[in-house]
Amino acid sequence: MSTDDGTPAQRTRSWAEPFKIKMVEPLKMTTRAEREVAIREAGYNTFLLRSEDVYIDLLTDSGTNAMSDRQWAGMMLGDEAYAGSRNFYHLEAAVQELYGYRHLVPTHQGRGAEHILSKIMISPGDVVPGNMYFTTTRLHQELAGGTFVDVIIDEAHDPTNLHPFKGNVDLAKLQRVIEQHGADKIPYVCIATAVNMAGGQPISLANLREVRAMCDAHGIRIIHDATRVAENAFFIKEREPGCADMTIAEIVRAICDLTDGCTMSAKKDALVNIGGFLALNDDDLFDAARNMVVIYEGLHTYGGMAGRDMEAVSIGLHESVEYDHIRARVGQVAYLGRKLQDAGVPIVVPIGSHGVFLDARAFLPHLDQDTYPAQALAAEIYLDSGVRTMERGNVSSGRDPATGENRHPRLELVRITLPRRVYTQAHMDVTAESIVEVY
Ligand code: P70
Repeated sequence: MSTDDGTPAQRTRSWAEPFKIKMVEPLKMTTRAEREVAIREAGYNTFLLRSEDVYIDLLTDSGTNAMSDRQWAGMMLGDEAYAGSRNFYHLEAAVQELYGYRHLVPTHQGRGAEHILSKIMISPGDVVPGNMYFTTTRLHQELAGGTFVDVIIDEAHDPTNLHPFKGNVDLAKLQRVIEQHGADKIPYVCIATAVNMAGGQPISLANLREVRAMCDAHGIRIIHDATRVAENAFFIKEREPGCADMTIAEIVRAICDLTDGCTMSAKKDALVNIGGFLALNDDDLFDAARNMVVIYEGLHTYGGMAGRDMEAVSIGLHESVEYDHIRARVGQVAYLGRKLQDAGVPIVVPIGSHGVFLDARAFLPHLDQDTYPAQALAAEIYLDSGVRTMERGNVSSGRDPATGENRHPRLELVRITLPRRVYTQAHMDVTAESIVEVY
């Protein structure tokens, strides 16, 4: 039951996490001398650190969530049948009820769904427009012979621009891609919610409606990366005119209803440690996906997930749209972000949904992008306090497959990502103090 109705007057009051802690996992504290050895052995790459050597782990919000007692109880109800597991039907019902898509294909995680989708929908020479790339999504599109084209609004590439919906599609850019390549070369438009590489920035319902209208006019499908759709829905409720009285569940459903299917990494919004799925409305595409998943993931009623994991996902999906949960989740990110802002640390604004993103160019203006400023900054923060963060810049962006040159993305960021329901505000205080110290 919500303790407040989300009205502006209520929002000025303090709030706390809508849960209490039932089990704890001790953390190891390290000395600076120990961290110097650990980061050197990791080649100054925070991905290669051992988790044992990390104090507060803010590398990612992916699969790092704490499950609820209801989810753990669900784990005990796993039906580990090879075919037709009861938990598959629970998950199918949750996806149909909350997202509204008709068909479900479970996969081991999000990229498994991207792989299947890219294989069944993309032909060599195709073009896939999207609101900014995501690493695994674009790679699967390329492996299937497609080319990703970025159609996000320009504001998304500017860390200081305060646009409330930096995940929006630039309709003129999309129109140009359609005119240039022709609708028959565009198998679908890929729409992410809470755009990860832009800093966890939302797309508005109004913009998505316009994208839908343009795609309908050309007979193009829209596939939604729903990985953080509930977080996007929270921003719509807060910021989009006419949406303040909608529930998170209603907004999530409205987003999904404007799209033809989704890929999902359940390791984020759905509050589990592993899992994902592909959901589709079209019968023929579903058939193709079901045949393909058997080759790469597992039979179509488990797709690489244990029955118990499917149960945890279906419960987590319901929890993800609870208002108190999502407000505390996004609110904790905002708490950390505001602390950094107050100290003058350059971060991407508006503060995103799943993490605070440091602007490494502004943080370390003396470093050339080919000396990897974001990578250096992540290493330095680890050295200072044992807090692990993630490079999201020239290293993550990779090299152009044709030229072999660094891609030099405009955003050179360090992501401080918050696992859901794992750390306390005191952990946020320690993290903020460390980053301010490094700054
Ligand atoms: C992260 C993770 C995963 C992800 C995502 C979006 C918007 C799909 C996926 C894939 C993990 C990650 C992946 C590649 C590089 C760095 C980190 N994001 N779409 O930390 O889902 O991981 O389940 O296969 O954010 O942001 P999955």
